[in-house]
Amino acid sequence: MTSPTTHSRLLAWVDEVARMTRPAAIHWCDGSQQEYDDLCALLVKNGTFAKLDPVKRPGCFIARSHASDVARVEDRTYIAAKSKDEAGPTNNWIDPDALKATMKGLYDGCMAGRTMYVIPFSMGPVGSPFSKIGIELTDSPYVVVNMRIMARIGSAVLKALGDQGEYVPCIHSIGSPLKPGEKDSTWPCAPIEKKYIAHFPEERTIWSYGSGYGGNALLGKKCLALRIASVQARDEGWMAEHMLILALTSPEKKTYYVAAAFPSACGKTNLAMMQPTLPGWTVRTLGDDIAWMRVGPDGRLWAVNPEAGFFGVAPGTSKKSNPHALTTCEKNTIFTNVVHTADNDVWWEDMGIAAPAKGIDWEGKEWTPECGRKGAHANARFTAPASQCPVIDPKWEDPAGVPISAILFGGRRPGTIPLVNEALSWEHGVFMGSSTGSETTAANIGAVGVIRRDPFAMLPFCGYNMGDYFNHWLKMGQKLGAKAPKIFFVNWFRRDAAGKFMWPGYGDNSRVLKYVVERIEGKAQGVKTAIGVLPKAGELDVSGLNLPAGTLDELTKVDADGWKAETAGVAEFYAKFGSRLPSALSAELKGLEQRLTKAAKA
Ligand code: SAT
Ligand code: MN
Repeated sequence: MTSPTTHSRLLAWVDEVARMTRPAAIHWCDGSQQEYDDLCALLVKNGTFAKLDPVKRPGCFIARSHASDVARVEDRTYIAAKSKDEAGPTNNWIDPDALKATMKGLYDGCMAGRTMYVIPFSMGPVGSPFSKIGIELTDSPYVVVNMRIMARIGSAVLKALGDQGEYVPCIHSIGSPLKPGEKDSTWPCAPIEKKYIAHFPEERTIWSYGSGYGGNALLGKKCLALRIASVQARDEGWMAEHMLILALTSPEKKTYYVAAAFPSACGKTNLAMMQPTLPGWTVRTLGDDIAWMRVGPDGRLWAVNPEAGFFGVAPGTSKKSNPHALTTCEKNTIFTNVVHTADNDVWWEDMGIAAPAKGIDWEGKEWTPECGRKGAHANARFTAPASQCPVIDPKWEDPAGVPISAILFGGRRPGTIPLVNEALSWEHGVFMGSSTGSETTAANIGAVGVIRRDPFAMLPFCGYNMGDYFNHWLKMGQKLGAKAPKIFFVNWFRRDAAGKFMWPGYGDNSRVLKYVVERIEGKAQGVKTAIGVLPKAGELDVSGLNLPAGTLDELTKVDADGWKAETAGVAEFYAKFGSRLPSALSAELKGLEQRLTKAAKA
């Protein structure tokens, strides 16, 4: 195939990588429907995909990954900056030259017997001055078809790049060369100790090896749009955040745009597509995972979603938790690691419909509801086009973005953290974001359910020293001044003594969004406390909820002992950053401790 570009630097790089990885063929992706269909047919032929029932799930496929390749691998994810200090205390660091030497060894001949696909992709609408172009070289057709849903790919991107344009070079290999005549497996990948997800922030390049799953392999997402983009954002004065974007319209037909950061698998997709239970309120979706935000000409903070699809967690997605996600993945969707039912459809735990009598589970084994094993992997995913979301916002592809009125931070916290708590100032909001804690989830390979500090939900995604990232947030606040969005910390995950969730969540989170709007409009007063502004009694609309007596009070009070432990935990976390911790944040921590002591004495 001849190359469809005259970009000489790009051609030289593709040639250089091909000489190293030695694929049997090179395919430049045009991004067309025909190409997508051909690759899906190839994946079916290889046994990676099965085509689902064309009536029940038109255009849908199911894939099962290798058991070692089911989630991001934070332990194998590296920020290979020139100095360890630049990567900071929360990132894995390796000397870039040493890492390159190791990875070149792995890349040597790694695409043998396979096709190397060249995927030109744009994060953000093609041609927008705020979009970033990447070129992913990959030996995985599964990656190509997922990238076509998650990003804008193909000829239009190459055209926008022109002969000289800047792009982020991204090398990806599943790390499983084929010998002549060797039979391929249905999910080829490398063993865990050979997987590397590497970022070279000074060069703005990404090298990934050994995994074909999600954020490890779809390099436009976490690798480019968060880790590399966060470095660009720091240098260029904007923000690359792990945030959903939603439009909230009140019964008076006033629309507010909200951005919200939660760690992976903590309900961003559910919140972004929420069906409010409060009459008269509507939510529309702009994005479910990543927000790029900059100060607009009017001085407000404007956000765009750089992605084009959703890579959502399947288990738990139901008519009750997220009806719009179910509609989104009715067609043209790729399901990975869910149950393949006997009638050629998909199923997962807590889908809200009866389990099939039998099926094949994510490991490829015969499965029945009685077998005692979960059928879907906890990090099973659907890859679906954003345009199919029934509540997609008409502005979701607007290159200018939307103006953000409120920012929410949150995590899974069984105790202490109230349902909603408003920051006293931007600095206090940055303190809240920086000290976010959350129980770990199956989105990473590792322990699940352990509380860890996950500042701004960016712990696995910040491409530089997190202390400097905190400082960048403080600087953005200075730029925004009085036009800065209000900041709130929310927690849908409080549990009672029996371990039961105390707040219904999902569509009922509209009650918290309503309160947020009423704070923006000055209709709700709130109560100023040691930890922030909490809703005043009666200000949270719980009509029709029938919460048990005392629950709302418990969810909206200051738990003095819990906060004592919380501040100690934050102090311990902050100590990691040494002199890179902005003094404004140590002052915020001190202020909080003092206010808590004062309140205890009063
Ligand atoms: O990084 S992934 O895209 O695999 C999913 C996530 O962790 O948010
Ligand atoms: Mn995410």
